[in-house]
Amino acid sequence: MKKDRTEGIRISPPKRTAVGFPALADTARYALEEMRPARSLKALLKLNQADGFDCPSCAWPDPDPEQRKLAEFCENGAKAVAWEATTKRVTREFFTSHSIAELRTHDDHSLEHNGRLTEPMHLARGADHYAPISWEKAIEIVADRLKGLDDPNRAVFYTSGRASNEAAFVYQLLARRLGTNNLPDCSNMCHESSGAALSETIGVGKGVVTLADITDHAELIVIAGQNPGTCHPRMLTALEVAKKRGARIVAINPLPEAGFGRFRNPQTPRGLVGPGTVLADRHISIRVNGDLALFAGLNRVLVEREDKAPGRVLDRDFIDKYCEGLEDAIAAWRALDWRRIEELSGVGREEIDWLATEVTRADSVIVCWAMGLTQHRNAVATIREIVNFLLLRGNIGRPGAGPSPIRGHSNVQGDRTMGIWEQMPDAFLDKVRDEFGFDPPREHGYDTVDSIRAMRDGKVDVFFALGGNFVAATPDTRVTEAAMANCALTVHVATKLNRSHLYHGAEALLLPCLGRTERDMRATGEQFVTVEDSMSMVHASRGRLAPASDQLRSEVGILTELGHALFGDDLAWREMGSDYRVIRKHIEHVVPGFHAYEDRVATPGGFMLPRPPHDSRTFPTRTGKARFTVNELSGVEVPAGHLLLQTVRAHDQFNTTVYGLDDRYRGISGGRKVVFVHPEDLVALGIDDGTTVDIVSVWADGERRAEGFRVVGYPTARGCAAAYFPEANVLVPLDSTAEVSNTPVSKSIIIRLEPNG
Ligand SMILES: Nc1nc2c(c(=O)[nH]1)N[C@H]1C(S)=C(S)[C@@H](COP(=O)(O)OP(=O)(O)OC[C@H]3O[C@@H](n4cnc5c(=O)[nH]c(N)nc54)[C@H](O)[C@@H]3O)O[C@H]1N2
Ligand SMILES: Nc1nc2c(c(=O)[nH]1)N[C@H]1C(S)=C(S)[C@@H](COP(=O)(O)OP(=O)(O)OC[C@H]3O[C@@H](n4cnc5c(=O)[nH]c(N)nc54)[C@H](O)[C@@H]3O)O[C@H]1N2
Ligand code: SF4
Ligand SMILES: [Mo]
Repeated sequence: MKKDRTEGIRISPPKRTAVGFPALADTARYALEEMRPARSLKALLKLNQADGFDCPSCAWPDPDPEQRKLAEFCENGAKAVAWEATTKRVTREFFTSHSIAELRTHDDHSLEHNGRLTEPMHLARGADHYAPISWEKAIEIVADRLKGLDDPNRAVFYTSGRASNEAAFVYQLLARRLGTNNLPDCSNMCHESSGAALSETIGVGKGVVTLADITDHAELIVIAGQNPGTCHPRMLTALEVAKKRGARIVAINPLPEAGFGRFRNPQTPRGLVGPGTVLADRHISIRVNGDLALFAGLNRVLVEREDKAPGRVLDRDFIDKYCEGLEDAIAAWRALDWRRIEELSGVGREEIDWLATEVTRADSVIVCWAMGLTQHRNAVATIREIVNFLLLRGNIGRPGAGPSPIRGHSNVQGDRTMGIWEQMPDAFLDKVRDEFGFDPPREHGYDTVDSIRAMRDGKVDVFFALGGNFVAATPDTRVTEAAMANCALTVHVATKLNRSHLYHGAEALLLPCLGRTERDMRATGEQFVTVEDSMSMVHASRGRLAPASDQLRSEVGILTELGHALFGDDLAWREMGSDYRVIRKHIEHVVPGFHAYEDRVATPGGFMLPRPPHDSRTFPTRTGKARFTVNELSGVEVPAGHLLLQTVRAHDQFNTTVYGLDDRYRGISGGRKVVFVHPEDLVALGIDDGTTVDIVSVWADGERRAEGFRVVGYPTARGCAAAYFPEANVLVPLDSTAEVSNTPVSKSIIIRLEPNG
């Protein structure tokens, strides 16, 4: 069942057209393969509808309810739903016939493809098979182990960004009531760098544009380090609307991703049969990790043009009224060396000049980005430099302008709003104290990387995960696997079996939960939950399908039972668990922006949270001003004979969930162990296209090896390479993290290729 050989891999040229008929065909195939036809139809018709459930895949926003179509989803949303609403089941017999050791040899695709978990399972000390356990006993084990800790900081509570606002709020409350801020989450590996850079410079750690800013207002949209065709497919629909009213679009990316080429909108008949719309006016083929240099160069050009035409290029009124720190930034830009800018970015001065002209032609500019910018050592500096770029021309707080980090998991942004963060500010903790009458701990907790270090060093007894796939998603896979084994108890609340359930502590529990698509019945009746999308819209999500098993419990139900087992009636945990309105009332009191929560979330489409820079050009930074920053140019020194590897997602995966072995847009089918390299680099390295190699990463503490990857000559930027996450995670050193945000550097790994065998 190991499907990691390279023989079956077929290669065809990368696609220049995205979506269209092949996407529809794929959607139908997945839906029918995983679900029965009636269930498929029911599920898909409720996906992203105002009275249905939120897409469990990415965090792209939905249009206003009156503009929604009958099918308001993309191919990947449909895959995510089919994957969750599958009719396949993992039963107790499955665990009887497969030992942990055997399951470890299955790949990520096969593990999850076995279907939904159906009842709580327990791995006793020394056992090699999971065995059934009652809910009561399972909750008792977790509560006993947590109560028995010498120090609450010996527990870690991980969250993946699919948890609802209600589940996330109860979860952080439980951890803090226990006495720890050890609340690492997937965001630590994702947009943490964006949050750090934005809160420092504009006072709000998230994006400040709306969907309408993109579709109706922006004159120029710059998309840097993001692959919307695969990762936020309905963004292409929004870009098409923007394009048709005359917006210009520039893509900055080492790879020529298909979503930037022709887009054939599957929701319109012309989109299916017509030629489609070309989305990007230009693709700037940047070197991996070259964005800081590129934006600094761009800022310098803007300042020089202002010198020549004072008052014509920079928005002096905006800068004088709202910003500080410009003079230092200008001095730093003037001192830059063009040779170094070109060398680091791989982009020539002419192209940067061209971009500057595009920028000055536009009265409103949005910069969108995702993991291509956040997962580098200098990621925070890069994003700060983008803020500099936007501030120079007043591109914040007016229609069609602003920074727009495009979030990954469907509710990762909401989870953070609810307090899932190892370093929530005192203002939030004070509110928790006032609402619940206990003083939450103030000392910062472990983030994801620090949790792994602590587990490795024997400082953690209980690891609890609310969703996700910690072992596969985190860096340095072998180190993390071993770290998990140091825990006394590992607990996973999950929908499907994954690798993290197989690298366990001395004792382990698997607690199966309802997914987004499923009806959630509690003591007081049917419940709904709420989520926040990438543009800060909060709305309701109601599961509509019958649960995969009558043993499943909601995440909220599991957490409130645990709260009750740990602390009795003190915070009325069971009341929260039986009626989610009670939780929303608490949220209303604790979290800013949630007044009249219950009423406002009842409006179709929900409500938007306040974001002062967007709403009123108010910048809640330390000084009350938007801040220009000085960001020293830096890059990664790549020794001769080496390449800079980035790890990317294929079209057929959602993070560690691998739906299939194809990556249609990049022309790969039948396997995932490929490494993309520029053909001329292959010639220079003396490696033939199509050969099988080992990828060796080079780091201060030694080398790491990923074996057996097929080399694919591909039009990536020179000196760069790409391979898929999570297969390549073994290559990412635990200690290679971004400055300030501590995010694993998954997008610039120094590697060399060695013949395999
Ligand atoms: N289908 C699907 N959708 C998803 C996900 C998924 O796995 N599958 N994951 C979800 C999650 S959690 C997230 S965070 C988002 C991720 O969304 P993305 O960030 O779009 O996903 P990645 O595959 O990591 O792609 C990174 C992009 O950045 C480019 N890039 C890499 N390094 C650099 C660089 O140094 N500079 C520049 N300018 N570009 C660079 C890569 O070529 C690639 O196009 O997607 C979400 N949506
Ligand atoms: N090398 C490299 N590593 C990366 C990245 C990269 O680009 N390169 N990207 C990083 C990023 S951006 C992210 S966000 C992380 C993702 O890290 P995670 O969020 O930890 O991983 P996922 O793969 O999204 O988690 C999938 C699992 O979630 C469980 N699940 C699915 N739905 C539900 C649900 O409704 N409830 C519960 N309780 N469980 C559910 C299923 O069991 C499934 O197996 O990975 C990071 N790791
Ligand atoms: S764009 Fe994202 S949220 Fe929208 S349907 Fe597709 S996967 Fe789901
Ligand atoms: Mo993410």
